Amino acid sequence: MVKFPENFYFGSATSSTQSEGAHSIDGKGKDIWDLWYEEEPFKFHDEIGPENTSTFYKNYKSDIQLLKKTGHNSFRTSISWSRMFPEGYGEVNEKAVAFYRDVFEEMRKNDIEPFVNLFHFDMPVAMQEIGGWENREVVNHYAAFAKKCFELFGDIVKRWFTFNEPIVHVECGYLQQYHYPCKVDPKAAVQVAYHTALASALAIKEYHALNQGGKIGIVLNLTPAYPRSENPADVKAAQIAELFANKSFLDPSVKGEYDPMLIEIIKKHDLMPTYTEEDNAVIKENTVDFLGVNYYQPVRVCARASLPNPEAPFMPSYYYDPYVMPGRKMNPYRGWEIYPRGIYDIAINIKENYGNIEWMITENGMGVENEERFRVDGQIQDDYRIEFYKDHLTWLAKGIEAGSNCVGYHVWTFIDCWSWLNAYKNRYGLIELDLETQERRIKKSGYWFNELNKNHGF
Ligand code: BGP
Repeated sequence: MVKFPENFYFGSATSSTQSEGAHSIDGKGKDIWDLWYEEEPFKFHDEIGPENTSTFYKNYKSDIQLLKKTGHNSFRTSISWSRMFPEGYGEVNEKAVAFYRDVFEEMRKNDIEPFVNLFHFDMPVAMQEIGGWENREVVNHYAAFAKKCFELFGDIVKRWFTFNEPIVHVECGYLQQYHYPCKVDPKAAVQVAYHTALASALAIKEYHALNQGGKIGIVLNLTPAYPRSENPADVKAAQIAELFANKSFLDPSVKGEYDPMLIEIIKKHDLMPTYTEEDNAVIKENTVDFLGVNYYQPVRVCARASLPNPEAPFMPSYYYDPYVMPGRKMNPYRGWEIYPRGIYDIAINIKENYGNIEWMITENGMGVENEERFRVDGQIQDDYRIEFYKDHLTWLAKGIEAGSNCVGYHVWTFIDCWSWLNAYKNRYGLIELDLETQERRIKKSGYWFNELNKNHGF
């Protein structure tokens, strides 16, 4: 049997934008997803926008009962900044306060530990209009929002995260055009990354000053970078991919400083951000108490086959080509490699290079298209998902056995949810969502997950 400690956190994660719906009522201000959908709805799968996400705002009480039924002892969601502060700062929206307070209380009543994140790709439009993360002032507004959340909910929320996958809004928003503002501007990307690390550190500072007896961390999507071969050119390519994809936030978050090699590359390309020594000191002194790790796929790279175009805007891939490993296992619906052993490598990396800090898996999952074809007697038989979890949990258990300080495993996600540009194309849930009726039906994996928690393993 693959066993986990009795007090291990088993649960799942979602985010406010992807689950609440109700984007235009009860005083919520617009976030960049509302704005982008208004401007370019054709970019969203089936043209489904954030207004139509899975109605958690309305159904949270019955959804929390479903969390119970599927064996959750913990659950992560996020607080929408623009629901709390429609203008990004100023007067707090009392309806939002009442909603989140009730959600967290309801979870506590049902013995579900709330893990609460403060930023999941959802910049308020009012903040984006003044430059978003490019603007140092927005960092202060974020810190004030974070502080208000700690004051309002810190008595019942004891596990906080400052950001979800910060590298994603940097890369997707400022290099690759998968997120608003869809810029291709490497200099802005570096500034946004620096300001995000600073915002996280400032929120941590505020939290620690309040002495509420909980813990605060950050959620990073770690994608271990593997070289094609031991050839020194391939190894160097992987080392640089690792710097950009993982160390760019892992190092400032856990160690309070950047890897000198990353700084050297940024300088070489004339991309240094504007910063002050005072802000560097904030990053240095306010590191995380624990770490959340989202793991979906590794990164495989090799030395570049051709010289980069000197005229092209800088991308980290200046230093490597993607490598397609023969025989790799794929999730064809998402185009992501499935490599369960990566979770073990992450566990050992954290143990050996990051002071064995307390950490947990905050997302792991598999999105599948057209899941209706797996319905038997009304229930979706998602055995592939159960296999996916088992394979990853097996490697996670090996990492824990080797001494890595992992305290939990959250899957993505509990009810099929809206996935940014992919909307409802790929389904990830333990529970099926009927888009027409909003009815929820537990999948085979949901019942399996319940057993997993009950037995502390499988
Ligand atoms: C993570 C995000 C989630 C979620 C998940 C699945 O990167 O934190 O918000 O969406 O990936 O990815 P996708 O929805 O793009 O298929």
